[in-house]
Amino acid sequence: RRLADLAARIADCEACPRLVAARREAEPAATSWARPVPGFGDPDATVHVLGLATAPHGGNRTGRAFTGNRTADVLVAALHRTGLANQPTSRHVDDGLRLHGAWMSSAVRCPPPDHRPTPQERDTCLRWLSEEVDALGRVRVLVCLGGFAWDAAATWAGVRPRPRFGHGAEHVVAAGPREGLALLGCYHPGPQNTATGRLTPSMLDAVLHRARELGAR
Ligand code: DU
Repeated sequence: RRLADLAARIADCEACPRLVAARREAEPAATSWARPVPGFGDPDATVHVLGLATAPHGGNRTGRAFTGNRTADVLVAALHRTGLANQPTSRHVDDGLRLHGAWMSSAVRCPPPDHRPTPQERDTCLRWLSEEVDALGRVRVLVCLGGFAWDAAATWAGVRPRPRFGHGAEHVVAAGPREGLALLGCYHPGPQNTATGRLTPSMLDAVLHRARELGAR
């Protein structure tokens, strides 16, 4: 099927030399994935959760988006509380996680040094978001985790001027091939935000509840 074929092509991508090196440097063990990470979830998803980039020891180690680190558990616990996942943890590819109505991936699918992709790496990788959203076919809302994913999604959807990012910010694409798609801002569920209390579980739940509403429009 189309999504499986796409996942295989994403995993084979070598478009960015810096990232080809970075993903193996972060996870040198032969047992680690250390390849680009395809999206994961429900093929009928209407809610698409978009991260910044693959985590060096999360997805880059396990091979599944938002899997195997603390951020993954924070996000998937919230997806579970919101009814979008069957379990509250995301630890490894055989852990039985299933999403319902949701999909998750990142704007950049390799782990960039300092978790900072270059603009060129971002734009190069966004081709995969296009293919993914097209292959899924029912996505109505992109939940953008952090300002980088928000800016990437706005650029990708052709939104000008770029709308201001914030937790709970909403922008419906008004024209072009992505017309009608909603962008929904969410503070990134990484340790910097969750450990400091800038992003609380209830704030995350509120955005995901809103995403479900926008997905059901
Ligand atoms: O074997 P399968 O039902 O085609 O699922 C493949 C893969 O996708 C599995 O890892 C679960 C995941 N998945 C999901 O998370 N949510 C769905 O609704 C269907 C499949």
